[in-house]
Amino acid sequence: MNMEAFLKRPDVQVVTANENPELLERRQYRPATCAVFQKPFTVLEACGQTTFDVDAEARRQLPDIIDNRLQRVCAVDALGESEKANYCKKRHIGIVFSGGPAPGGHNVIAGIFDAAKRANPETVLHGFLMGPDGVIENQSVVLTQDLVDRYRNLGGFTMIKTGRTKIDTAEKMALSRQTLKKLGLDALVVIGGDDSNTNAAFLAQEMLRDGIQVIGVPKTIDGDIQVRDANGKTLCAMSFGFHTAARAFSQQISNLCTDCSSDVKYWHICKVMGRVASHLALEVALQTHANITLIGEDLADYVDHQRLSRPKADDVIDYSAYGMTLRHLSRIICDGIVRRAEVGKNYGVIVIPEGVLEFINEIQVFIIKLNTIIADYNQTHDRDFHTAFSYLEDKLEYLRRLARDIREKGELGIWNTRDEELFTDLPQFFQEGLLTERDSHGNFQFSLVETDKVLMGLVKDYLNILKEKGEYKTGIQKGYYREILEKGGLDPDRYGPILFRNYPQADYCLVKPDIISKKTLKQALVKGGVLTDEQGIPKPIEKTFNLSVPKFKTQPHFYGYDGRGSDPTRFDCIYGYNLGLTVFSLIANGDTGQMAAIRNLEKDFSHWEPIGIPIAPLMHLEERKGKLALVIEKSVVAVHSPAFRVVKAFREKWLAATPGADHFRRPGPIRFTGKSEEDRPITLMLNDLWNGHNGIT
Ligand code: FBP
Repeated sequence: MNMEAFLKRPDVQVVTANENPELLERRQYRPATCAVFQKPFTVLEACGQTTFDVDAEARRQLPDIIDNRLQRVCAVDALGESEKANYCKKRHIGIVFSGGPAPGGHNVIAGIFDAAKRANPETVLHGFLMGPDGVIENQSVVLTQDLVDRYRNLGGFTMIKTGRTKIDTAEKMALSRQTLKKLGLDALVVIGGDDSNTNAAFLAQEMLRDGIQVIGVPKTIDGDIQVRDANGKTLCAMSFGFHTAARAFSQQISNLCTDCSSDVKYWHICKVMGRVASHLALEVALQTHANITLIGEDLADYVDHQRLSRPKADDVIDYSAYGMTLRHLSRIICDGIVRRAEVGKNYGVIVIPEGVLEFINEIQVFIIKLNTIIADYNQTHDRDFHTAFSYLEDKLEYLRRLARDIREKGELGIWNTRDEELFTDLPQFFQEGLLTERDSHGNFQFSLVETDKVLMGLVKDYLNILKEKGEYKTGIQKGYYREILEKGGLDPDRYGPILFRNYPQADYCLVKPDIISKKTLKQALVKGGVLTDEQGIPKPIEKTFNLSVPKFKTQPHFYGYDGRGSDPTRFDCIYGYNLGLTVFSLIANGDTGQMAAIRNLEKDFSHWEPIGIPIAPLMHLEERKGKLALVIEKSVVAVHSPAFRVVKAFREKWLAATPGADHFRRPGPIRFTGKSEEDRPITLMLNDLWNGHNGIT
């Protein structure tokens, strides 16, 4: 067959085209819209009772937007003449993605596009290319119907790309102003995470005198933008993109649960993205019921009561009892592995949030110290730290010099000899990870650190120690043991009490701790009177011993970029689209310095309520690049939240260190049609169910 002719056949072209039927169906899907968007116009209503704890520095730096109020989007059938003219006037609206991609972003654009064109078909949308760099360098494209339609309900930020540049200097601000004025923009929409929304607030303050509105949109797969008012009432329960990433990770991890419980030979070590916060890991736990899921925030909350209760000579509090060490954490993981092995399960799935080390005392200290050292260096030198010291050895030498100088001056400094010693003890890849370049916002780049490798290295070492001590054994099913011996013509009841520490009462027989080799096995048999020194170990006994030796084989996985690039779940399709519609309502009603959000995401769609949240009052001071800076606080997993407490309550069950089946859950693939896909994250559902159960509205 001639290949050229074959490729020209229409049926071959259909199956080899870039666009498959599923993609076409996705693009055509029309997300449901909140009730308020079903009327021709919207107005904004201030929610008077809602208050925020305003930071004095935020008031000083953002005076014109700090008193913005929370607003509710309301539907109206008609507007007065001048209001209507204003609502429907031709506008130029700029849109920029900022930070990592999050599924649902294209739908935010589609929502803005549809609402803006509905109000005035002449309105022009400008998409800035490559993130904030596009704003600074005036690189944009006009968003046409065709372009927007091509990306409806699709993942990624491919339409206009994204970037991590921060508009954080007077020069970058001036260039941005130039761009916005040149394009004649009425409004700029910043679709980004906590840092990008922080940036949006500063832009809003700056552009006020030019009459350019700036609106933020909460985006990030990490789920760490959650907004509450001063009374703790939730205004924004979750950013868009979180559900899809969690579902994508969960599907893959659930597949590993299925695989490992089939070939029963691997422990899968799954690191999942999420920066510092463990929201994604928590949702993955709920979606998959993996055997062990670490939640960083839980580790920070840990108190060693045993250590605390030890009497102290001078009544001093032992502060080392608070928080968890890396070593202790590795012991907890080992405990789960050993207990599963005892019931014959030398396999399983461990989920590790990428930022877990931030919650480990000693590592957190290193991260803070190194952040400060790097920021200090950058402030006092012409070249930045990473350009000046490109190789690990150069960086280490700089740290050594720092420790030496401090020692010689006899001062207490940021990097003393003790730090130097502890740091030197870390494996090289981990030193390298801790010294990697911070991102443009000064954040530590957790995705570049091999967290799992650090932790699992310690786990493997400790398992070897336990093996040597005879405390790590694979349990052998009693029936199987009996079968092996009987087949070999031996009496199981004669050998059982000599070999095992729990024979005959237990279902899984555990070889005695002092039998850790063929030599010690023979000694035990001789001592038990079933073998003489001259006799060899009977084959069935040798087989039994071999079965009892645990094998800890691991497969590492990293779930991050794949989930981030996944096509959105129905939840994120609808959420993103309605956020876009909300953005236009805020713009058309003259807002600036507000973040578009949807309240009641945790409830059924019929309860969703589009709102505008003032960004400035959400700011507080945080250390960034060695200086205090105003930023929106990242929200981490609350250990008192219902969702976390549910995971904690199920921890023992999901570990399944008992005879019988595991308790894995199959979340299934991401779909945007079909009745069965869960319509929102389980984390949100549980929090809502708990509130309903306790009569909290
Ligand atoms: P955002 O905070 O910008 O939404 O990005 C989230 C994230 O995916 C984190 O989970 C991850 O640590 C980080 O981005 C990875 O960054 P990069 O894309 O620069 O490697």
